Amino acid sequence: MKKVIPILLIWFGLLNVYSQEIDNRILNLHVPSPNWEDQVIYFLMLDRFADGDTTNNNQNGGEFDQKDFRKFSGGDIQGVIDQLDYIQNMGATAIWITPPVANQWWDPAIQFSGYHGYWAENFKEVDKHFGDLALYKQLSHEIHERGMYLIQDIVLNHTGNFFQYDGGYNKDDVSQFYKLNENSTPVSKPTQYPFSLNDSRDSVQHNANIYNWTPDIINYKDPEQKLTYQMAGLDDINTKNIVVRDVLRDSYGYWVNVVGVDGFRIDTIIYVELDFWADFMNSLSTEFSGINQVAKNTGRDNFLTFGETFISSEPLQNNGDIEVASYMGTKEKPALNSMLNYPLYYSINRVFSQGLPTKFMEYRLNTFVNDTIYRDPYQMANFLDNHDWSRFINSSSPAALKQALFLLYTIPGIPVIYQGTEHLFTESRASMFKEGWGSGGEDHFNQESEIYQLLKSLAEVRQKDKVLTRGDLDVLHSSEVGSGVLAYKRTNNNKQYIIVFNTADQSVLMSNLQTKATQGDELILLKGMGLTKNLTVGKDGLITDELPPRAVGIFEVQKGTKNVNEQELKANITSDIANKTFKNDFIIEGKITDLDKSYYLIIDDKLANKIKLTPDKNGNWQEKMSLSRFSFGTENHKIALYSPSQNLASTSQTFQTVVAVQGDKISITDPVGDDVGLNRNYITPTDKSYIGQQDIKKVETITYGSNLQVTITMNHVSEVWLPPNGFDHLLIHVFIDLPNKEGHKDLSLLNTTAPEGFKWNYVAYLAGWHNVLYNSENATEDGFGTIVTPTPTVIANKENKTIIIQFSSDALGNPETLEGAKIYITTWDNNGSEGGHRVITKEGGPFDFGGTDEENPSLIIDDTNVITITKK
Ligand SMILES: [Ca+2]
Ligand SMILES: [Ca+2]
Ligand SMILES: [Ca+2]
Ligand SMILES: [Ca+2]
Repeated sequence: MKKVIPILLIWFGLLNVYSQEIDNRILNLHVPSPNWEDQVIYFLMLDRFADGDTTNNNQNGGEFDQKDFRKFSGGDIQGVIDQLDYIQNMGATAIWITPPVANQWWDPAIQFSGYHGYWAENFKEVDKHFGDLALYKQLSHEIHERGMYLIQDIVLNHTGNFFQYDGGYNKDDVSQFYKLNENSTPVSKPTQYPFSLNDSRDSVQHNANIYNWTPDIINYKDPEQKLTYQMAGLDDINTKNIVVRDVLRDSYGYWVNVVGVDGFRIDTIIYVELDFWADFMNSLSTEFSGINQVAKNTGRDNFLTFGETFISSEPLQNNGDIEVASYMGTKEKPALNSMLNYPLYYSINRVFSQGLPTKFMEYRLNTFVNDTIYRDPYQMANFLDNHDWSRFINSSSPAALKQALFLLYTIPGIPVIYQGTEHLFTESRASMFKEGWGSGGEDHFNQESEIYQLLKSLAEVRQKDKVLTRGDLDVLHSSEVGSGVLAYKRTNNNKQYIIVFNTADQSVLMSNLQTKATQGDELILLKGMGLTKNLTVGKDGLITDELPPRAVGIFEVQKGTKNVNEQELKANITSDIANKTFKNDFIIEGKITDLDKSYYLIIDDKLANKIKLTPDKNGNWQEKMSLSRFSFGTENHKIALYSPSQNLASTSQTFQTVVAVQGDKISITDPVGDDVGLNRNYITPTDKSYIGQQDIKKVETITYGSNLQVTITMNHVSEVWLPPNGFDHLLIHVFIDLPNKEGHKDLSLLNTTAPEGFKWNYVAYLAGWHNVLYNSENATEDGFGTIVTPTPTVIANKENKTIIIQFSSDALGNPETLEGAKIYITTWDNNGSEGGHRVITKEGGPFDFGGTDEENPSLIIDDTNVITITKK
């Protein structure tokens, strides 16, 4: 009998291998890598996408509640399988899922659950809420059967929060102050070896050095803290340890091997040593090979790996791009082969949401595609929304969102669409299924929604002749001053597409766009918004045309011999203004030789304030340019002559204006200590970081032409949380009531109405992380109307305790005058980067206002008297 056991074991072992092979032959787990540049990725949160199996929802760890945003909502892998048609019909070809691995379910220390998947307790097991290994393989199979690809989100920097340093930290004795997070569910420490060795008080575990035995990061600028301390309490893995590196390669190679994952999105990479990534991808270890080798063994020769950083570049600078690209390694020593394109993300926000110069986009696109910073720009992951940031639509009009989507689908790189963008979700982590948190009580798998259909059609255009996925990129035109024309060309083989945007909320003249195409060629409109007709390339490859607000078009260049307008513009500018700087009013003059036609002066392409020329009988014309029509500060401008009847424009000349802050001043004071609400019974939040930041002391307005500067002096200005706009614990609303323009009386989201006789036309919502300007069109009792650009400029000065807000004439719709305009200012506080007003309760709290239990209390803690603009 003794001999039988081993034989049986061998037999069972063989059977096991055999059945696995059968299994893998039936299941379509392993497919060759695609050309990633041709793909479109749909990103979903497993817990918040679709619930295909309600029996796995509640695992009794105190972690499940569909009404609580902190807890599991019940979404799972079966739900994804059930909704593959929905995803595929949108034109997505790859699916990025949040980490499916076994997580810490409930962290009692911070009262939050690991529904999102980024708090692993075992990197090699499927979380019970999401399904099991067999179901995950089934998902892989179903995805591959459709010719689609599976991308798994992975974490290597940390596990969940199973230990903390409480009350202090002693670097020389890391057992001191160590505290286990004992009531964590479903386990109090990771179940996977060696991550289970997490007790620094035990010498064996301590010496295994699996963790860094560190407290939370306090100073993100300290490189040691950033790399080796705990990010938001999450136990920092010692990623320098060779044993750890082996286990992590083994753990994640497992999902490639066993499930057939085609790519990884990699979380929190900036908290791990840079050299880790080349090793993770390309280690020559025979036992635990690098991910690229594991992938190769399954037939994948280009396993996609895109890392996450939040790094930004300033406008017209590439510092952030260089840092982001560093995680991709070099040609000699490659690391990841893609990254989430955060520098592009910030640029899209600046150009499409805030109405900043389209030149910023020209610079970013050239840095991204045509520079050598990124090893392979064509497989970078480009996105507008994700689960970490306030959604794009919260700071942009729907038209701006659509434009940004046109951009994503017409530039190199892989478009990534996050669940909910297609239904204009405003919450970052709302559920798509009706039972889940934030769904509003309905399913969101409607394929008829406007944005869903737009994405579907953009995906189709993107595939056509591979021009948009693989073509070269050549930026043809941008605006240096502000919003307006952005045009670029994509060329693949002999096919050429030209993409044209007007990012402004007003009509612009696209004057003499150099298409680099041939006279007589036709631009065929493939897909557009606000544009309906084809265009003909004129003399010297130029096109002049008017573009409606927020128009965009994708055109294909068709060789042709269309007849071209051979007329010439019979007007010119004789003043020598080119490259001059003006600090005072100035005169422009010129001559018209065909007095039968109308000619206009167009500044910065803006048609709204075009100037009609009135020549004398000899054709001489002269226009006085008031400096007050330009914004405060130093700006470059261009000017051109335009003949609408001929569709002709002159060559543009550029000049500069320097406008000192000057004009009519009005100043009012406001009492100190009256930050107690309209009924004088409110109290400010009690956290010690609140020191009167919402208390207005003084307001000064300066108007110059239709430029407006508002300077608010506060009792205190702070930047405790490093807000990009330089102030926090303060949310300002500046309401503007323009004369002779019907306005809105409700102060919408503030649950009250405007002072007597005040009807607002514009409101600026100004906070440390977020500035938005709304006009009152479409404003309701609970919404501020339509977001418009350009967003006002905000400059905070901590020392002077001032916040300076500049509204350009464009922002306020180019009113004739500001005389008689009224201004009303209120203050409150909002929730940092996610936005939203802070709440008020009877008792108040460290970060809540207090003093009332009314149902819809007014959200004003201090306000000003109404200021009326008068002229001297
Ligand atoms: Ca479920
Ligand atoms: Ca911890
Ligand atoms: Ca780390
Ligand atoms: Ca005050």
